[in-house]
Amino acid sequence: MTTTNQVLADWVKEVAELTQPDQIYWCDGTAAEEQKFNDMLLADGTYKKLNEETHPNCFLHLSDPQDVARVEHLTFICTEKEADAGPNNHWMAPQDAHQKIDDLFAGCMQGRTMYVIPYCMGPIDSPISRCGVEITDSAYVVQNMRLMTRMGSDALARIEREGGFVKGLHSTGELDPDRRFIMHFPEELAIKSYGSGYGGNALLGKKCHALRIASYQAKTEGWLAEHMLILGIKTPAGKQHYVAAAFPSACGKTNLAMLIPPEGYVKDGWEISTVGDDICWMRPGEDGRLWAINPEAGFFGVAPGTAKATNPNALKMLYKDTIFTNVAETEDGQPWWEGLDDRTPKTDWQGRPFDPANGPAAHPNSRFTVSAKRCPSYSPESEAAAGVPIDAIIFGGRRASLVPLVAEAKSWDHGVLMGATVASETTAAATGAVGVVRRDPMAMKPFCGYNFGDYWAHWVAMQEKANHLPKVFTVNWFRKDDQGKFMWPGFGENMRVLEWIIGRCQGELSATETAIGHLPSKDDINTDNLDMDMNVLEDLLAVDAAGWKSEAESVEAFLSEYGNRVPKALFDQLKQLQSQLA
Ligand code: OXD
Ligand code: MN
Repeated sequence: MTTTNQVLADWVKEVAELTQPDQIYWCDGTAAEEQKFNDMLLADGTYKKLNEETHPNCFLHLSDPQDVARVEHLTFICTEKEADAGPNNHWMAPQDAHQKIDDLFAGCMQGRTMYVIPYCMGPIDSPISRCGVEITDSAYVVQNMRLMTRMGSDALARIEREGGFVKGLHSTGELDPDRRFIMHFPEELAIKSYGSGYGGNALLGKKCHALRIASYQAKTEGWLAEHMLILGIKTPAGKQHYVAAAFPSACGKTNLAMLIPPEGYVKDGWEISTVGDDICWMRPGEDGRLWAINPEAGFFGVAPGTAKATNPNALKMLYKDTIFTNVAETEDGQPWWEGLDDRTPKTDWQGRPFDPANGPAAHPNSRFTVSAKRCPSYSPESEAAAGVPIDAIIFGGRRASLVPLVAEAKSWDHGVLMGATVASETTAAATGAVGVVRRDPMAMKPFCGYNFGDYWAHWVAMQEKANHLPKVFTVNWFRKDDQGKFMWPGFGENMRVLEWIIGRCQGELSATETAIGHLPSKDDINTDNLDMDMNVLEDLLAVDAAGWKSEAESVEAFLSEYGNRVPKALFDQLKQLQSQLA
């Protein structure tokens, strides 16, 4: 295979000259190709076959133990002007970055095959979708991209029809943490990633393209590329709603995206469907609403904690056609992770006989890669070229105190302030300390491809592009009591909060106006069959004015870090909050 797109043909040639592979292979995305690659990965030991009876066509991959997560300290945004990357990113001058990483790429594919993966982020016929091409020397990456994107001939045909595509160059290199960089060139719509095979660093369609590069593209073109799940909610009256929700990594996004409502809700006729679990691209439609697609075609989810009780839909999709990375294995060759059930695994994520003294059996950031079509709650609307209309945007954080269970923004500007200042404790999805509180605006801290000040201004300016914008909410499932116990049951019970949110969108349910937003009282939340102390629910919906005063001070200091690029609307909103608290 080759291509009629001259830019692509020239780029492939140029990369081959730099990296010197033994051969070049163009991926076509067929089932025969998939089989061929699986056989190859089994033969060279990259894959281990899991129990064919319980987990047909499932594979286990154990990565290099030093290559298990995203590496934010080695991730760079390389814009001509440093200020355009902003204090939220590590920056390197494009020329220096190219030089530095091309030195690593030089000759790195000798003795290897170079795979060319044309892919489409989003339904192949959607005007909201965008294409890219990833060049990689990893067949494991090819197999993951096959599940996570629409890849192969159809994507190539679209690229040949339309012309434009994002260029992503990847090599696993030596997997040496000292020879590892993830470089982004938003102004060139290009990515170069060297030295890691981990999903977030190596599946370039995901975080690198669909968030960092796309967020920049979105700003230039007037749309939004966000770190959000998309969930469908159908009311008993048959009204279909969609919400988009941003949460930091490993905060239960996949669980929420596949939520199963409490029994009473199911009986009453509520239905939940999954459009996406990680990324959302939204564009103003002619009706003034935001229309969204999930640019991905699969789920790259965190395995630990996935269980019958927490996410039965996920478990149902994971017994077949799935790649497991860095999980443990049972005696009879089944994948296993902490929280799954009470079996004891035989080997851990490094392939060693399991010994609790070595720590968890599955790596805390171990993952499954699976086609979205395998999810029982997958919405057929995920394939709609027009996307789905979004009624509500939810910003979630992981806060042990202060932040209430749910609050509704008073206006779009107020919602942008809420999103911009949402804070969270860090997780195992990135290397570094776990459990430190940091502000994670729109859950985009590791993923915004340009200056946050400009990004917030772009959010504020969406009002001029769309006149029926979604209502904005914040949620916090993670409040703890004095004993360190979670106060809200979470999981399926989150449906109760979603019901209130939908009720607010329909103008049906009531709320109390407070300094921090519109809050439900405990009586506004459906508590039928909820096994919970109502005093605790009241606490979860209370406003601690003194606590919010110091929160507002910290918000002011945070926004000020971004200087005069911060839109005035955010400071106005903050002033209003401060005066109402006073
Ligand atoms: C992810 C992440 O992998 O957010 O989705 O880190
Ligand atoms: Mn994510």
